[in-house]
Amino acid sequence: MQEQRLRRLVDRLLAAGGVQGGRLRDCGVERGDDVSLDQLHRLPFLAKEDFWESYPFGMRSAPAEDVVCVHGSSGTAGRQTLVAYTAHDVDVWAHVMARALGGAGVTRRSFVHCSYGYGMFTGGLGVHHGATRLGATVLPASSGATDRQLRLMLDLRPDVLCCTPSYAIYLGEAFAATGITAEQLSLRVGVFGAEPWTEEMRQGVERLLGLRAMNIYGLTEVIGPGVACESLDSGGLLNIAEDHFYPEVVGPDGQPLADGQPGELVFTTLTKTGTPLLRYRTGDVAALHGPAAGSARTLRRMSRVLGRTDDMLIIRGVNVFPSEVEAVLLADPRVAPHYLIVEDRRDRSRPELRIAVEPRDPQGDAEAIERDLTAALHARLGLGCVVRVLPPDHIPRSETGKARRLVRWDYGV
Ligand code: ADP
Ligand code: K
Repeated sequence: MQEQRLRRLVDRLLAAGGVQGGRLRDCGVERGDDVSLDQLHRLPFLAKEDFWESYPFGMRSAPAEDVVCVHGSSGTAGRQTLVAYTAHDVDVWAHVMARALGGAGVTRRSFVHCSYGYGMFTGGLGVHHGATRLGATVLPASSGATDRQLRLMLDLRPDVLCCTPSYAIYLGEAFAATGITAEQLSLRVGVFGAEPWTEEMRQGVERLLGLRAMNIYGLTEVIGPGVACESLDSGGLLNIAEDHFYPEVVGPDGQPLADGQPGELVFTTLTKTGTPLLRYRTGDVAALHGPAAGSARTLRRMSRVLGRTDDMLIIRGVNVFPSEVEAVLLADPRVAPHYLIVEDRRDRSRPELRIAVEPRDPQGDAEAIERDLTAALHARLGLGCVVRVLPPDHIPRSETGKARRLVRWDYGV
């Protein structure tokens, strides 16, 4: 089925005659039947830059009258990208999101509190399409206005919360500040994504909100959330909707890597018609795995995203992803789930990684925490970092959308 879909995708790209059709012709592909899945790695990649260069709609393959909506990536890694969806694409999106939510234990009886932002960002509407397709009830709370969100969650008693992990922490701490405990909340499961987070962050969110936290992954160019999602029986990895999004993982040289080896995720959208993509380089680093043993779900899986290729820090020859730093910080029970990583390149000859954290207990021994975290970071990363414990509430919180946890400090650029 994947191969058939790949061949029809190639036909669509050739017929549309855009950048991707041209590149296919350049490598001798005249029709869909000229390609096969096991030769996919010979076909050209597509990159974020291709979207930017053909802004706004150069990547569109469907006629304008077939387009029903447009979403945009939030621009975390640079310029705005716009993606046109046909009615068929919105249908695929609703389907994969309903599947993702269903796998996480959401049912027709569920009440879903959706605090992903509604707008061009795909988080809010993606969950919305999926929850309505599944037949659950969805409250389109969107992000921000936290006081109102807290009140609605107490009044409407949702069993499902969907938002970014950093906003889940924000909500949990806001409840705790008003004296409401996790046991008093009605939440059973959370479907969190749109930014990198670690196992340590998961434990923090689960404790704060008293729910089971599941990881959902996606990106606007490919469709939005729902490209992959953890399910109750997926063994801690994310099932990929590979009947719609064919995954590959490649190394820095663009060559495919074996299962289990982390590299850059590449997706081919097998069924999209508005903005179909062949071998799109996501910039996200993860590893592929086979299906979970003993699970009825036969889909291949991916690891959690370790980070973005453009977020990888190289400090004095050591490669570090912000998520590795997060794992060390949050493994320490004295540390609150708020931190900021500063890549300090003011002294070119000796770049430093400076890390600001907050203590859980305002009376905590800051010096001891700094000393222990410095040692733990050195043990895990092989790198000496400068750790500072700031007073509570000194690190900016993310009340809307994705947290900003990495700052680059450089002179002379
Ligand atoms: P932007 O790249 O501007 O943030 P999107 O809003 O489309 O654009 O967000 C997609 C990106 O968000 C992904 O490429 C990935 O880097 C990140 N992301 C989404 N879900 C997850 C997740 N579960 N874990 C880690 N990163 C994620
Ligand atoms: K239209």
